Amino acid sequence: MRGRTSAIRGKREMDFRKMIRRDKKRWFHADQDRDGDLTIEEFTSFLHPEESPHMRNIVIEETLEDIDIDGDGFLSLEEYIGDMFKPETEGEDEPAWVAQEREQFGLYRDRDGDGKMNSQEIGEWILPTEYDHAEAEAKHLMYETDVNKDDQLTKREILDQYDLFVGSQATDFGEALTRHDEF
Ligand SMILES: [Ca+2]
Ligand SMILES: [Ca+2]
Ligand SMILES: [Ca+2]
Repeated sequence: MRGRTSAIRGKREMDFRKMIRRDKKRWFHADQDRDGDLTIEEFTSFLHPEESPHMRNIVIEETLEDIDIDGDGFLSLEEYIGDMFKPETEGEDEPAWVAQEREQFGLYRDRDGDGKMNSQEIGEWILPTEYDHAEAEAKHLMYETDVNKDDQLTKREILDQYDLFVGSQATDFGEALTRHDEF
């Protein structure tokens, strides 16, 4: 028994040291003005790094640290799956969702198709850069409406494509047009 408990204690100490190391690193990056102290904003970045764009690399690094078992700086398919699913018995059948995740890895995670996820691919997985719907909608409307392609929308062009604007979901532009008498 004694050997076992000390092994457990050993593991705890290691986890603890790892935690401190990780926290120090995270603290350093959260401390944007590098004065060693954290303001409320800096502390928020420390607590919720996934919500601060400048903490993105730290979040990716921490994820790698956790899942990259062989420490080569990449996530293999096995490491990726191993993070979500560990068979309880040898040769246990994989549930369907795990098979799906394997497929996802090839289809979406490993974007450059080299069989492993690099930091950038990991970033897109855990912190997808948000698709800006409003901007996409504006670009679409602009493209459809700006007939003479001078990158300016005239009132005439908008009125010609009135149906498009009224049907637009992302903007309340249709409503705005009907509200404004000068149109
Ligand atoms: Ca500071
Ligand atoms: Ca690896
Ligand atoms: Ca890749």
